[in-house]
Amino acid sequence: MTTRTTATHCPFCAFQCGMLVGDGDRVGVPAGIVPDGFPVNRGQLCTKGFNAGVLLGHRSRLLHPLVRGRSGELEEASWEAALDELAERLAAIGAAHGPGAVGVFGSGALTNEKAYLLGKFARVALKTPNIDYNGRYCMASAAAGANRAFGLDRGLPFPVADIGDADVVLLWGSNCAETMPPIMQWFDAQQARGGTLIVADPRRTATARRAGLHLQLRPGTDLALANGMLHCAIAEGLVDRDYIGSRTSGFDAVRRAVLSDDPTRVERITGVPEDLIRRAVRLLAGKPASMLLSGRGPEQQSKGVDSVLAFTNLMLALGKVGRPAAGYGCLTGQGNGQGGREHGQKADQLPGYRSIGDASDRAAAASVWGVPVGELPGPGRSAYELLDTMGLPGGLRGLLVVGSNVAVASPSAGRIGERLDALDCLAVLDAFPNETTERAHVVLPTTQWAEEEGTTTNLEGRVLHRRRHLDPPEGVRSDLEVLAGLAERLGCGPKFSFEGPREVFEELRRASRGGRADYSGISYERIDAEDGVFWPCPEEDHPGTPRLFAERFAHPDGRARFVPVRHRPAAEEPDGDYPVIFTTGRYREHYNSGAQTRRIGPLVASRPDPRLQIHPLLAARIGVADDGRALVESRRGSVVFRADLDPDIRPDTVFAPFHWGGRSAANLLTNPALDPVSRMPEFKVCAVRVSPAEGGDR
Ligand SMILES: Nc1nc2c(c(=O)[nH]1)N[C@H]1C(S)=C(S)[C@@H](COP(=O)(O)OP(=O)(O)OC[C@H]3O[C@@H](n4cnc5c(=O)[nH]c(N)nc54)[C@H](O)[C@@H]3O)O[C@H]1N2
Ligand SMILES: Nc1nc2c(c(=O)[nH]1)N[C@H]1C(S)=C(S)[C@@H](COP(=O)(O)OP(=O)(O)OC[C@H]3O[C@@H](n4cnc5c(=O)[nH]c(N)nc54)[C@H](O)[C@@H]3O)O[C@H]1N2
Ligand code: SF4
Ligand SMILES: [Mo]
Repeated sequence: MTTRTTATHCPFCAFQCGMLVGDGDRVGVPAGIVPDGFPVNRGQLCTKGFNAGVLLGHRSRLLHPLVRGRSGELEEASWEAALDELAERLAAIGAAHGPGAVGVFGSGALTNEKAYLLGKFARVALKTPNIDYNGRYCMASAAAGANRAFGLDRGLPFPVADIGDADVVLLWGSNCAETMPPIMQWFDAQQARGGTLIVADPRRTATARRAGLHLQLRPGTDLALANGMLHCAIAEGLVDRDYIGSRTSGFDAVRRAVLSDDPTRVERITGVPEDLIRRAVRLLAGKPASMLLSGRGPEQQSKGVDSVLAFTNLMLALGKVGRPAAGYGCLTGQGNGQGGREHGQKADQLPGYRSIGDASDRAAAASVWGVPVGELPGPGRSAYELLDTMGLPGGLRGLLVVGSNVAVASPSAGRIGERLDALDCLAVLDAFPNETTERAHVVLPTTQWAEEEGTTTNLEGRVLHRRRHLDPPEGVRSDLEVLAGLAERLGCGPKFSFEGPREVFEELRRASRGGRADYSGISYERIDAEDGVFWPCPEEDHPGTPRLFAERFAHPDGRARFVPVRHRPAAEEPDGDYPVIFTTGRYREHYNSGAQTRRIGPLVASRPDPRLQIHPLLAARIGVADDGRALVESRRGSVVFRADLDPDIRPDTVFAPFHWGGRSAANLLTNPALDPVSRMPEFKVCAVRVSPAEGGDR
């Protein structure tokens, strides 16, 4: 045992818990992880964080570049050979089909430095417009909604500590008791002070069980419910006229839009009883400090943006946004889900949350990168649209994936598997093999969290320092080094040659200066000295911005916008052939596509497989027994799950987690219908039929 420990942050979710990593015994490092007193998690971790050290010395780690050889198998290759081969193949595709035929798929798991450099790599080295990332599957609807309503998207416009000071919190479609367990201490503090927690979720989740009021709505009806609440607020005179007049614009159109959303009609659509709709809005309006926080439930829908706008409309009408411990926020998901959506790996975006379609934003990025502005590509296709066209005329022929297991995480995964197989060149950078690397032509083994340093931006907009604790195993390279190696071979080495992450961060600071997410006053030293710095932070002597919107919104006139939105059905509603609603989400023990957590022994032991959560009434009608095998079919695919009979879910809905691949992948069933604005897929609602599987209860 040694006593050397490093204060760093968890590799998983956006809560970015502070943790102390110790040396342990290298293979069983988990013994070496303890929580830190960092002001966000204050001494708590969840089971994934406690066990994260298992990944560091894991025997299934990728330690050599792999190239698919003539035999069709992935074979070990030297770095030189693998990088040469990959650069040649990408250049050849670009030459034959145009630079847009090569795509890049990034990730909210990447540090700010990596996300920034990947965006630059796509535009400057590959010269392709086609870069997008898995945040499109995650935060895109909340981001688009907040940008429209407030002129700025920062998941939480206040520190998490404000949750503890709120009188009323409405958690809308977030199961954070399982997806961000240490955040619950702030809700506990809130309730201990006499505050009320309301949860809107089709399931009575671990989170809903801690609430004073549970709105168990039908999946896909969030917008109707929020509009119904606003209708009641107007009818009962609960809206804040002064606030609406002085701080917002556009209320009248929204007032008219919700006229027909009376609670009787909304009860019929949502299944939430009228009196609960009224009670919820009276609670929210009745106290000064009330907030609405959304999770993926309402956002991962083909009307995700409009649902978020229904939330911002409601909280603006009640006069809450910008008031102390009040307003609207979204609980960002991935470790760097926030920073990952600010620095240019999104198809329409340049660093500093700049827009790739805007002339002055383009000029700013081009000058930092030292390229003629006319050479910067324009906006590219969104994540699912990129993958959906792989190997098809006009679509991608080559794809570089950095930090996502797209074969498992994408909707209609059966189709995406076929499209991946149609590529001329699929290259993946990862520390571990997964369902996507299995299909790749080139796999490049990379360093992971505690083996490298970098910054992430947590769900509060607080920029953090992930510190390095140990040396990476021999044979692996950091993502930054890999990009540099490829750039050199593509003829632009000097623009990608950096000493390390700190030097990349210095360029990111400059590239973000004057942008909406301005990091120019942030340095590693300040982060270390101040427990993180909240953006925007335009100068070194600027204190950072923990709270937004107290005086003005980010639109040019300083006012927030009301945007009229109306309920519409999901892209696929249940019918005679597919009569049951299928929705998806997460388990406490597993993380996203499961590529990391399905190899962590203690997590697998407590959650070995995906289960279908089904109400006993529905199960009885179909003839599915508890722990029996249930066949779930949608128009896109079928999966057999073991069933968990559970009265905590609505009888019209079944639920499964998406953490497994292969034949257990929930995404074989899901609907790739996209939101027209955010291009978010409809992960949370599709139609299925459920029957006892052949072979019954074995
Ligand atoms: N343990 C664990 N923690 C994680 C992750 C993980 O994979 N595992 N992933 C991280 C990431 S990337 C993210 S994005 C976050 C996600 O965190 P959450 O948003 O909490 O995650 P989900 O489980 O996807 O969805 C939340 C809830 O939405 C509900 N829901 C389903 N359909 C609807 C609907 O139509 N309306 C409403 N209102 N609710 C609905 C589900 O029942 C579910 O309880 O978690 C982060 N933390
Ligand atoms: N049905 C359904 N599908 C969903 C969702 C849902 O709720 N329901 N949620 C969606 C959401 S919110 C998300 S965020 C996605 C997430 O799903 P994915 O995009 O697949 O993300 P992960 O599983 O977190 O990570 C994928 C890979 O990134 C690697 N990785 C981690 N850090 C790094 C790094 O720094 N560099 C490199 N090169 N690799 C790294 C990991 O080892 C892992 O193999 O899934 C989406 N899919
Ligand atoms: S809550 Fe999130 S950041 Fe904290 S330990 Fe768990 S996975 Fe890691
Ligand atoms: Mo996510």
